[in-house]
Amino acid sequence: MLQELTGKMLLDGAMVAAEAPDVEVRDPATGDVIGKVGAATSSEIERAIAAARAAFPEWAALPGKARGHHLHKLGDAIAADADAMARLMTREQGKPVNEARGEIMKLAEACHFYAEEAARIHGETIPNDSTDHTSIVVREPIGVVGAITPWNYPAELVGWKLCGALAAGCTIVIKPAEITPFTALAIGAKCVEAGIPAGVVNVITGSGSVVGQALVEHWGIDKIAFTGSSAVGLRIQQSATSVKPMSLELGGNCPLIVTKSADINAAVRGAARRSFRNCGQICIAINRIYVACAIYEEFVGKLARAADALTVANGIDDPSADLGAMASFEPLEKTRRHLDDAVGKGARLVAGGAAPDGPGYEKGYFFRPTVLADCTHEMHIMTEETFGPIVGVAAFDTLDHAVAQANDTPYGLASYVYAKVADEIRYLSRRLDYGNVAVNNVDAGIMNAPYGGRKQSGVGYEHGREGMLQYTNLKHIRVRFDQPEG
Ligand code: TXE
Repeated sequence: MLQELTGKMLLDGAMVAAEAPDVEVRDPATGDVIGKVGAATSSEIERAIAAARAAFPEWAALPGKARGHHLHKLGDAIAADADAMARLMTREQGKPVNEARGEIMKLAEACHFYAEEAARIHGETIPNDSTDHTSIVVREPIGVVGAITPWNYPAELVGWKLCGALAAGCTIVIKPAEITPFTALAIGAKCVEAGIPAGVVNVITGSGSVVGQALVEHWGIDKIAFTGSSAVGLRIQQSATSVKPMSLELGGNCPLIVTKSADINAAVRGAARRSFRNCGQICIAINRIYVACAIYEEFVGKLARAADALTVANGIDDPSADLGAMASFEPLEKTRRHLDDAVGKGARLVAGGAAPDGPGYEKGYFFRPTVLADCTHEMHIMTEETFGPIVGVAAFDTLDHAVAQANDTPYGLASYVYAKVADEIRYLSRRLDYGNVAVNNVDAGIMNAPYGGRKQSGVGYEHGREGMLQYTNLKHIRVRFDQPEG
């Protein structure tokens, strides 16, 4: 699969050779070059946008059910090749193959979910004061979407935008992250295989500052759908040269609160999973944990043991490893920086703290799951998004204290609670200032519920009906019906 995608782009319905296919992509577990992609030239960018514009009227005019038929076929094509697509993702992103396969299958699920939603786009009629007028409100697709995506979930974070936009009747130009272009190109190739009409989906590769920025500025792009860091999200908002709707899924710095009524073993399992899955390179990863004093030491000891029990390996050699290599040097370096800062300010290292030793770890970006206890908000680990396999733990005495600490951040994406007392659950879930609150579980996002952040975690929602409707405009049609003759 890698061979056929190297040096390609999806332009106007075909996988074509890039004009300048000289951007190297490396395996984060070994440092090896796995392939090259193009840095899209201005003519390739223009071709992609022109193709999407040309395809828009006919795609938008299709009945939703017909668009849904294409999305069902895309979901089937992706599921049929999940193993190859998973290995491709592991080679460029590092997550173990089994975890990558799970992501590919969730992409297929998104295709089928939005295939059904496409047939259910409807408006409403609104009563008027005068009886001979009627107001009809309809939804119409916005137009051409520019999608700019990150490297941590290179399939799902492309798929939610592609599926929502196509279901709504929009066409799309996708620009994936520089270090994970192949998964997006593989999705593009599946669109061709599934018979999605030429120009509806286009995939161009290249840097954010050049190609991503070109999409933001281009008058031929009617809406921007972005997932990435809050810093880049703000830059995108500031650099648009025309008024256009934007959905921005940005950074997180997610807290977990464990009350003394919690099932502590369930809380430890949830904390270990959500702190270290994908090496913590998830915006909804648990970055910091606040534990009731009464169970603090017991929780810290159990979480440390759970972290130490996780396996770290090259995701190709050990498909069932808990952690693979981190995706690049940057998040690894930031993890080390936050670790050193916290320990330097008095945190207690109780698990991990370094790369695994032994053969096979020398060249890649590996780091063991790391737990820091006795953390305070003077430490970066508790106040900034780390985006790595590290978590800080602190004790709290009252629920108000826990809420104050949990909300002490400019982010508002996801938060987590383990508690068994109903009043604690109600109290905490209403006071946590986040777009998502998961209680006694760590699955903040599900396909049929809206997922989005507030504050510096972004605007707009993916998943659910909202993840499709955000690609539509409302139109109010007000009709006067005169009395018929006779
Ligand atoms: O982000 P970047 P990364 C966040 C996560 C972390 C970041 C990691 O919290 O902060 O994403 O992903 C392009 N104009 N989320 O490092 O650097 C760039 O090429 C236009 C939150 O990739 O922001 C890439 O394609 N585009 C999320 C994309 O932006 C630009 C879930 C993201 O790059 C650009 C996942 C520019 N000036 C990760 N500069 C959530 N909330 O769900 C860069 N890009």
